[in-house]
Amino acid sequence: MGVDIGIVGLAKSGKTTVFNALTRGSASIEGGEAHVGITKVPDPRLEKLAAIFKPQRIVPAEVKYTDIGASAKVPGKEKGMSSQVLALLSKADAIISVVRAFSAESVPHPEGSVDTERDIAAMNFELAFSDLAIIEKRLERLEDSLNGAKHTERPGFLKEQELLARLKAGLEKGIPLREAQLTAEEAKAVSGYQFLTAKPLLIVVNIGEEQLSKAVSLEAEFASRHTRPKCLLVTLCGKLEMELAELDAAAAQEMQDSYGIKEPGLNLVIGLSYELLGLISFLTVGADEVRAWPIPKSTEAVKAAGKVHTDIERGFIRAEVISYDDLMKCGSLAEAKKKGLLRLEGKSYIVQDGDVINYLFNV
Ligand SMILES: Nc1nc2c(ncn2[C@@H]2O[C@H](COP(=O)(O)OP(=O)(O)OP(=O)(O)O)[C@@H](O)[C@H]2O)c(=O)[nH]1
Ligand SMILES: [Mg+2]
Repeated sequence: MGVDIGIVGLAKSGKTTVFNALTRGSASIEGGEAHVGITKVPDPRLEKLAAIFKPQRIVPAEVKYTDIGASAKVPGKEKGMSSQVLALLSKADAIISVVRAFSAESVPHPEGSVDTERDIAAMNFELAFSDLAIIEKRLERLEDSLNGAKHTERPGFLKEQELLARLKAGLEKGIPLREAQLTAEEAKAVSGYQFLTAKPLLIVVNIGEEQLSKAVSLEAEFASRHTRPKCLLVTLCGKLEMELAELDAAAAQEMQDSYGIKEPGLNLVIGLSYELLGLISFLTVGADEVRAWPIPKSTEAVKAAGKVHTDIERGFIRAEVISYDDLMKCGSLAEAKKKGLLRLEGKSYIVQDGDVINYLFNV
């Protein structure tokens, strides 16, 4: 499973800079085309396991970032994102909204002034506007369908009409769809629309180097206003993070220390993306590879098996499970077995973060 995160923002907010920091990439900031990059999810457990199992390779989980490559606002147009931006965003599992806080004379803000609060609101509005347009179009169609509907079709159409009208009213009051109270059935009914405000959102406030000393208080201030269900906010100096991403580990650490950065932005954003998407990792070990697999929280063992291979899901017999911590305490699987810490779990076992799993299956 690939986790796919779309990066969007107003013109000159630092989208490409943040993308380069996240993917250790060097995409040209010239813009125009979309950039796609894969980031390996840092997981210190993999190295520790590799020391025990001496595998041929270590395979971390991956996150795919797409820098849409265009502003979320079409120049000269009051509102509305281009179809290119919408197409890319609607495929994403989560959205990163880059909002500018840095000032730079050489990079004029397209609106004439730096106003982070205004731009956060503008970005949220752009996402909501796209959803409203889809809902309004569908409601018009439903009206037509209802006119010519058979007796048996009417209840279904009416139900959808009621639901969409409710979501529309919420959006118009500024309530994103990720905060709408939906039954499981309703959530399923609207999932096909790929509504943008239904996706988890990470607001990245892109601060300048001169703001780093007050990064913590800035973040607390913005976060207090914008942290909501499935919406988190982080401040990041895109420019510095991009420079950090180009350095080797030792030089990066030194630079990080000199600026008082606790955690590289890359790790921070990946961690928050995982949290937003409700993802955890289970681990597999062996002589060939030690590997992390991202799965949504509350995934059953048999479903998780399907991530490794569909054959394993189909022919699932049992899962041999040990928590990472228990395995590290024992030092080897043989020792863990002796101590009775290797559990046999069935299909419906709920996989936990850090479970080291060996699947028993037949095909
Ligand atoms: N001083 C300063 N400049 C920055 C910072 N972040 C980005 N920039 C600069 O701002 C300009 C725009 O950054 P980009 O990353 O290209 O922004 P973008 O949102 O991708 O821009 P477009 O794709 O053209 O809309 C570049 O010249 C960056 O070097 C920052 O934190 N401080
Ligand atoms: Mg760009």
